Amino acid sequence: MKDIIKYIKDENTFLITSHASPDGDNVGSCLGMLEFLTKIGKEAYYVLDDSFPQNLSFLYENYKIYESEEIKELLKERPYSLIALDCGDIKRLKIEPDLIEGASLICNIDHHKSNNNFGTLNYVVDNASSTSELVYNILCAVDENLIDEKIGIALYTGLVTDTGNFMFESAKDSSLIMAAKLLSKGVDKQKIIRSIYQSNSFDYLKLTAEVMMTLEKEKHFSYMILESSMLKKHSIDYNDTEGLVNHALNIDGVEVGVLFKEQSENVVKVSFRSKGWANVNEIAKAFNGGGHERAAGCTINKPIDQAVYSVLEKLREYMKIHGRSN
Ligand SMILES: [Mn+2]
Repeated sequence: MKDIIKYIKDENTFLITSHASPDGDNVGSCLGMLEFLTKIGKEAYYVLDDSFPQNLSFLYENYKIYESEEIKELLKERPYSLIALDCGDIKRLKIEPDLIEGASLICNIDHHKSNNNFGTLNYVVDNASSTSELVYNILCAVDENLIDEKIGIALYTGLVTDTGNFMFESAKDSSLIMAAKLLSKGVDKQKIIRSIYQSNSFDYLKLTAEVMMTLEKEKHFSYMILESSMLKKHSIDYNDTEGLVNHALNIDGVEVGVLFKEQSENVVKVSFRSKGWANVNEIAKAFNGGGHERAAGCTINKPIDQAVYSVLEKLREYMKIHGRSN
């Protein structure tokens, strides 16, 4: 932490980036950091080559989000360092590889259990609620008084989305204390909740209904399938389907909920969630993925039916090993 504070004070030009398929913590931690660095007179840019979820537009609509090409053009040959937020693996950073290689230093701030400390500087706390909470800790260590409403909105959004509105085990006393502090800075929590949880489009709910029709259950786990044709039919962007997996988890007696998302032909993204004892980070790791104990994911390059088959076999085996056979 001390090294990171020194780094922030010493450096002048920062690129801030994160993982593909941006979620609330990705965007919240990046914008919180961006706003803070700008406020203390640094040159900072948020760079991510991806599309952004609609329900976070209230957060990012007033910011310029750069694409790799634009930032190369802008920086030319000037030196910069890279802050990687909320990303467990350097290969998952959604920015062009030469921008990663060209950075004078990489500062890795994250809470994924699967994080392999790929940075020059690493602040990785795998049981933290969110990367936003880690960014909050850093800002407090620099100067808590610098945290204003704008920074607060960004970090509160990351905290709320990564804890399922404080529902998950990862939301601890420190998370609630952080929330209270941010509210005292003027954050309008109802506005954030309305935007994220109470502004679904009609098409999104129709899509949800169709996905839920695929729900299957095998004693301790259940799963659903989202085919790419469903996204097309309801005109929903792939990156707007973040919360769907929870429906598979919120069933009495179910420990693991799984959602198979067909991103394109032969590319299936699998999201895992668990309630209390199953370590889904381990299950995802079996397919070269990772994440947290209660939330993880992986990508399988196979047709969807084959991906489903492989994962179900793995889940049955996992349940058996843990004495919870179906
Ligand atoms: Mn996160």
